[in-house]
Amino acid sequence: MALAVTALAGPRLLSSNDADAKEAATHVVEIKDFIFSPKQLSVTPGDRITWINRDIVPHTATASDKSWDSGTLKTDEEWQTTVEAGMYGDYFCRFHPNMKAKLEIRQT
Ligand SMILES: [Cu+2]
Repeated sequence: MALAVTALAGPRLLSSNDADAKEAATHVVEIKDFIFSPKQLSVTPGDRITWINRDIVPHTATASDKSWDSGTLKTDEEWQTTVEAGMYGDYFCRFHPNMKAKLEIRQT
């Protein structure tokens, strides 16, 4: 029986990404001078992302399709969410629609 289970586990397909796949990472996106930084962020489902507003005006991090939304973040406020497979990656600030950024979600 043990052999059968081992066979089912099969070859490892994600050798270079094994560490990422096993351990969730935490990412921080700083909002400063009306810019999300980093503007493009590669994440894996299960990772956590924290947005922190370092400006004196409020901002949001809002999915372009509105499927997720930080709500209003005042100065030094932060919001954290967990990346889900199929999560919408493009986002912007509701108060300043020119502020755009992107999560590049690796599918596992
Ligand atoms: Cu803003």
